[in-house]
Amino acid sequence: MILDKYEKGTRKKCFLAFLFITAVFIVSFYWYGTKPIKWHYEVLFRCSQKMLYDKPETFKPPRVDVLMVTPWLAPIIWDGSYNIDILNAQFHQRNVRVGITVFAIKKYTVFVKTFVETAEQFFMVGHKVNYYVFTDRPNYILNFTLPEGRQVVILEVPSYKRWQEVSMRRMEMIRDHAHQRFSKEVDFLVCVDVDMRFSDSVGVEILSDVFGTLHPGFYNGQRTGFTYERRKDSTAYIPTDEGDFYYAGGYFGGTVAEVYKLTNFCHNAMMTDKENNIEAIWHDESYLNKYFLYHKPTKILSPEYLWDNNIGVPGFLKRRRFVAVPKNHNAIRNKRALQENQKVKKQKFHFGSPHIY
Ligand code: 5GW
Ligand code: MN
Repeated sequence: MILDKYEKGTRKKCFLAFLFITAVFIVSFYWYGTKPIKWHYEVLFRCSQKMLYDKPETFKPPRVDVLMVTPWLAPIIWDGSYNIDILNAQFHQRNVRVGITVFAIKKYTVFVKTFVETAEQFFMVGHKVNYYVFTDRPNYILNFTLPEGRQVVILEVPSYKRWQEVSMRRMEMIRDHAHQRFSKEVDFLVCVDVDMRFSDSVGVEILSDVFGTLHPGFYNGQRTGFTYERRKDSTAYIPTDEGDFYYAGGYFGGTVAEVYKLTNFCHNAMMTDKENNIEAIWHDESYLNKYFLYHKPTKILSPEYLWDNNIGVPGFLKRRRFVAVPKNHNAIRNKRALQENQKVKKQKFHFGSPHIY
C-alpha cells in the first residue's frame, strides 16, 4: 500500500517533469526563431546539392565571335559564357543583397512603373533586392507590393535646373547614400538609367568588385572615335592614344565600397572642373570613363545589358536584356533641353538621335 502510493507520486512527478521539459523545449525553439538553426541547415543543404552540367572544355571556348576577357583579365559578360545555376548557388550561399539605384527627377517619374515591373520579372530573380528610387516627387511614385526580400525605397532628393546637372549630380547622391545607408543594407550596387525596361534576365553574373558596361554606340569603335573628353583643361581628359573601351554612363556598379570610391572620384572631378568653368562633353559619362581608364573594372557587361532598339539587332547580340524606352522628348523634357540634347546626340550617334519619336 505504501509502496503503491510512493510509485504513484513518482509517476506524477516524472510526468510533470516531462511536460515541463517539453514545454521549455518548444518555447525556446520558437523563441529563438529557429533562425540560426534553419540557416545552418540551409548551408548544409546547399553544400551537398549535386549539380549536373557540361564540363568546361579547354579547347572549346563557348564564344569565339566576341572578346570574352580583357588584357587585365576582367571577364566580359556575353550570353553563353557562363552557367547561371553555378553562379546562383554561389551567390545564394553568400546570401547576397543587391541595391539598384535609379533617378526619377521631374517628369522622369513616369518611367518608374515599367522599370520596377519589368525588373521584377528579370532582375536578380530569387535574390534580395532593394530598389532605391531617388526622386524630387515622392508622391508620384506608386506603391509597389513586392515579394519578401524585395522592396522599393524612396529617397527624396533636390532637383537641379539644368538637365546636365540632373544627370551629373547622381554621382554625388549615390556617394552620400552609399556612405549613410547602402553599406548597411546591401552588398552590391547597380546604378542605371530609369528610362529603360528589362526584357531578358539580368542576374548575379553581372556582380563583381567594380563593373562597367560597353556603350551600345561604341562597342566596336576605335580609340580616336570614342567621345572621351579631349580638352586638356578638364579633369576628364583622355588623350587619343589611351583608353580601352567607351563605357556607358547609364550602367555601372560594384560593391558598396567600390561604388563609393567611383562616385566620389567622379563627383570631385566634376567639382574641380566646375571651379574652372569647364564641364566635360558627356557629363557624368566622361568622368566615369576617366575613372575606368586608371581604375580598371573587374568585370565588363556586353551591350546585351544596355541596348537601344534604334540601333537594330546585330548577329552577335543573342539577348537584349535591358533596353531604352522610347521617349517622347517633347513631353518628357523641357523645350530647351530638347533642342540642346538633339543637337549633341546627333554628333554622338552618327545615325541621328537614338530615341526621338
Ligand atoms: C531631362 C532632360 C534632358 C536629359 C535628362 C533629363 C533627366 C534625366 C530628367 O529630367 N530627370 C531624370 O531623372 N533624369 C535621370 O538621368 C534619369 O534617371 C535618366 O535615365 C538619367 C539620364 O538621362 P537620360 O536617360 O535622358 O539620358 P540618355 O542619354 O539616356 O538619353
Ligand atoms: Mn537614358
